[in-house]
Amino acid sequence: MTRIVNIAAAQLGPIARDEPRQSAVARMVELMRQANDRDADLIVYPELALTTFFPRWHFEDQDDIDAFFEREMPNAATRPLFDLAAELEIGFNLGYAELVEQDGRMRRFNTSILVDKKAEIVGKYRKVHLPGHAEHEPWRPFQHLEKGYFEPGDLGFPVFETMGGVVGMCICNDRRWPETYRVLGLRGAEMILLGYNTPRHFPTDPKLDPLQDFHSHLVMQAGAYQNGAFVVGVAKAGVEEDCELIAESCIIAPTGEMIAKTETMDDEVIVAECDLDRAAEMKAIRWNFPVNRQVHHYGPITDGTGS
Ligand code: CDV
Repeated sequence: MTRIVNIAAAQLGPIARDEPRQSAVARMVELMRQANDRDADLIVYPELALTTFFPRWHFEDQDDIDAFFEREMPNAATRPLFDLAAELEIGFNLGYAELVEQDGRMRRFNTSILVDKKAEIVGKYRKVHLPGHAEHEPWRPFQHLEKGYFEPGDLGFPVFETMGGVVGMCICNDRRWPETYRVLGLRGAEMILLGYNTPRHFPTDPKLDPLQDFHSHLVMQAGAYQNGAFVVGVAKAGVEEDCELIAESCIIAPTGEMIAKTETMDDEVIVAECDLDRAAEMKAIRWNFPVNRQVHHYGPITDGTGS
C-alpha cells in the first residue's frame, strides 16, 4: 500500500490590526476549499494565523495583549474551519496564540495544533525558540516582543501518528535551529509542518535583509534532507501594518528538493503529492541513524547553550 499524502500549504497575505478573526477564518476557509479542489489531504496554515502579528507592538496593558489570544480551541471564531475540515475530510495545522490556566497560573504560548480528517485535535506544539526581545526597545522600526508575550514551549518536540504517517510541528524561528529537525527526525517525523511570520528587515543586523528568502529556504531544505522528511513552510506574507513579511512558502521533499513554492505575497494555495515511503527510504538507506550516528561526540549539543 502506498502512503501518498497530498499536502497543501495555505499562505496568507497580510492581516490588518483591525481585521476580525472571523475575516481571517473566512479567508482560510476559502483556501481550504481550493486545497480540497486539488485533492489535498492536509492543509498547513501560518504561525499566529488568526490575527495580525501583534508582537510588533509594545502594549503596556496585559488586556490589550490578551485580546490576541485564544482561550479555547475550537472556539466560535474557528468553528467554521473545523466544520469544513470534517465535511471535506481534510486535516489541518493551525498556529494561534494560546492562553491557558496551567499549574495554577495563566500561561501564554505561541502554539500550533494538528487536526485530523475527522476534525479532532490530535496534536499540539508550543514554540520553543522565541526570537526577539522581552522589553520595549524604542530604537527599532517595529518591535518583536515574542520573548515578552510568550513563554518558551513546555511540550518539547512531539510527533503524532496520523494520516498514514508520522507528523511533527515547529513554528517560525524553530526552523532555523538544526536541533528542531534532529529531535523530530530521531522521533521518526516524516512530515514537519511549520508556519512563519518573518519580517524582511532584521533590525539588529540589516545586512541579512537581502538574504531572508535564501536563509528561510536554506534551513528548511537542510532540515528535510538531513532527516529524510517532508518539510512544509508556510508564510504570513506581504506588507502587514507597514512591516514587510517574506513569502516564498514551500513544500520540500526528503531529498531537500523544493517541489512546490508560492509565487505571490498574498493568500495562495500550493499542493504537492508527498510519498511518505520516500521519507522512510531516505531515513533507512541514506542516513541509517542507528548505524551511522556517533553520539559519543555530540555531548556539547546538550551540555550547554554555547559561548
Ligand atoms: N516569528 C518569528 O519567529 N520570526 C523570526 C524573525 C524575528 C527572525 C524568524 O525566525 O523568522
